[in-house]
Amino acid sequence: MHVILAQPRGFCAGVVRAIEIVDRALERYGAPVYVRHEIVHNKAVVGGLRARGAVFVEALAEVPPQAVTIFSAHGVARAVEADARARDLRVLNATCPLVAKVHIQGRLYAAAGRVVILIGHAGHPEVEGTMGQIDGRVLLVQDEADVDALDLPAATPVAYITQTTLSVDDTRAVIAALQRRFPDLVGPDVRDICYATQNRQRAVRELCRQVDVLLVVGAANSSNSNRLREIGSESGIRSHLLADGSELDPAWVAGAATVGITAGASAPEAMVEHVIAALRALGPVEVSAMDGLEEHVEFKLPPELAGRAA
Ligand code: 0CH
Ligand code: SF4
Repeated sequence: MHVILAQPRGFCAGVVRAIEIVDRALERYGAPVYVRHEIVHNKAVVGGLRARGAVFVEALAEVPPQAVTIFSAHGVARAVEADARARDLRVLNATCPLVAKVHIQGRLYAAAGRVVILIGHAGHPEVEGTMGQIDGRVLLVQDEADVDALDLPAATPVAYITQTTLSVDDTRAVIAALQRRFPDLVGPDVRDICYATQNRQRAVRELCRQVDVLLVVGAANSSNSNRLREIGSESGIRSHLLADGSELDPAWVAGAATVGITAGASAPEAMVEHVIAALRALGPVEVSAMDGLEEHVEFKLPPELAGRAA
C-alpha cells in the first residue's frame, strides 16, 4: 500500500498558540488551571493537558473564584467574559487571533448600522462566541435555504461574516444567495475562512486526485476536520474521519493501492503516525508526502505568558 500525506496538514498557528498558552500557564502558575471548553477539539491534546493538571469545564460556575482560567481557541461571547470578571477569575484568552478578527469585523459592521449575518454551523462554540461578541442584530445562516428563509426586506443594509473553518465552496454558494437577495450587501468574500482551513482544503482536493481512499485524522466534533472529509466524499473518494489508529476499520482500505492521509488543524502529527502504524499492521506500507505549501504563520502569546519563567 502506498500512503500519501497531504501538505499542509495538522496543527495551525492558532492551535499551536492555544496549546502553548495552557502549557505555559501550567508551568507558570502550577496546577490546576481551568480551561473553558476543550482547548482545541482533540481528545489526545485534551488528555495530555489534563494529565498535567488542566481541568476542562463547560461552564465558569465550575471554576473556583480567582482561579487561572483559559478560554479555548474557538472564542467566547462577551457574556462569558463578563461572567469571568464577576467571578474574579484570572483569564488567559486563547481565542485564535483570526477568530478575534472576525469578532472585530462583525462589531464594525453592526456599528455602521448593518444587520450582521453570520454564516456558520448552529451550536458550534465559535458561532456562539462570535454571535455573542457583536451588539445588535446577528442572524445565523447555515446554507442557501436559510438565506431564502430570512425575514428581512430586500433593501436592508446587510453585512456578512463567516466561521473560520467552513467549506470554501459551500460558503461561496451561500454568499451568492445573499447577493441575490440583498443589493446592499458587504462582506469579506471567503477571507474570514482562515489561511489554515483554506490551505488544508486545497491540499486535500489535490490529494484526492492521487488516491483511492482518504483518511482524515481529526475529532468528530472538529468542524475543520469534517470539512476535509466532505471534500474527499465530494471528490468521489471513499473518505473517513478517525481520531487515531484504533478507529481504523480494515474494510475502509481493503483493496486500496493508494491511501491519502490528512489531518485537521487540531490533530497532532503523532495521531497521523498512529494511523500509519495501524495501516502497517495490515501489510507493507510505503509513505510519501505530496509537494505542497510550507506554512510559516506564528501568533504571539498573551504578554503575561511571553518569555519563559526563570
Ligand atoms: O474546527 P473547529 O472550529 O471545530 O475547531 P478545532 O478542531 O478545535 O480546530 C481548531 C480551530 C479553532 C477555531 O478556529
Ligand atoms: Fe485560527 Fe484558523 Fe487555526 Fe482556527 S483553524 S485556530 S482560525 S488558524
